[in-house]
Amino acid sequence: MFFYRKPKPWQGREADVTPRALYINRRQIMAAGGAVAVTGLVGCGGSETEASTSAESTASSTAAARQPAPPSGGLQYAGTGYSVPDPLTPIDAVTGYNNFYEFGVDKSDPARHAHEMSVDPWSIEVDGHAGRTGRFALEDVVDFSALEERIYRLRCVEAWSMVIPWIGVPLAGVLQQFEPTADARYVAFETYLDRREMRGTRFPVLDWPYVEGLRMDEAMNELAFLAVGLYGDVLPNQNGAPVRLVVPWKYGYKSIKSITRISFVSQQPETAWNKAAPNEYGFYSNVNPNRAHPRWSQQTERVIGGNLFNRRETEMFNGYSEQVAHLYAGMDLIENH
Ligand SMILES: Nc1nc2c(c(=O)[nH]1)N[C@H]1C(S)=C(S)[C@@H](COP(=O)(O)O)O[C@H]1N2
Ligand SMILES: [Mo]
Repeated sequence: MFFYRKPKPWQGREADVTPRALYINRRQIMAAGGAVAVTGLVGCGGSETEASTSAESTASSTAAARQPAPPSGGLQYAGTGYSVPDPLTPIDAVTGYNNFYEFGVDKSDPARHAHEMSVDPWSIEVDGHAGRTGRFALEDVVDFSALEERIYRLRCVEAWSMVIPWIGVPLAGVLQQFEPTADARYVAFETYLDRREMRGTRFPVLDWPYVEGLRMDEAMNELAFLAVGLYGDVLPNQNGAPVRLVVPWKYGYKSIKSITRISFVSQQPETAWNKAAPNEYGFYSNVNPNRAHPRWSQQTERVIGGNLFNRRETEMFNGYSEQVAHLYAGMDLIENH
């Protein structure tokens, strides 16, 4: 049955071409101008400016890229050095093939139902071991004038992967502004919960609200990121609007969506999937091809956006060993999965 399914548009090989071209252009712009503001890339096609960039016209498009963002709803952001050689996952797949169980367990449910969630205005409750606690508007948590892009690999524990151009800010700076104390050894996150707006939460699939956590040194690592956008525009609700975590060296479920609470705690916090199946999902959840899930291998992954048989080898820490391996020196990563 699986093989007779009509392929989704993004499952065709040619679907890779446009995002790949944009990705190369982005790098050329950055190489030419350093960390210039690359503005106004909206949706999959990109802005006229950027989509028409070619190797021969790099100089002129660098100038164009310095223009302020057009009044398109797109975000203004700077490029950074965080990228990967793999092609970007087409935006239709990034926004149409999702895990956001609050809206249903099928991959197409979040795109169909997440619009029912109200995300504006948005506030985040900050509590626990920190100098500044209380309820903060999203704009006071995330500095929207300091957004940057990060192209990260996302590896779901279900053995599929994507490459996504996120827009956001490093998590470390966000956490530091709350002045965590020495007792803050972990940071815990909680997802918004409204049973009327999130139809999936009317069923006891997980113990709602969805919760996640990191050890403080993991949270302070340069790779840990708070995203408010992707593909140059604000986050679609199904991807965790208006603000979600992105922890690229860990399985996707650590990257908690639609965050409404940040807690600085002294004990390792509970996490949604660990509570549901502790044998299958640990607290650390670092991508590790050597630790099989009890029900399937983690050695390879299906590359979403390629054809159905497009697989790649899964890398330790999802390919981010250089940045994060030191966090786990001396730890048994099979036991501490
Ligand atoms: N609140 C919440 N956050 C969540 C999930 C979820 O079900 N609820 N799913 C996780 C899983 S399993 C993955 S793989 C990623 C998927 O992110 P994406 O849909 O933006 O690709 O979100 C993670 N964050
Ligand atoms: Mo996942």
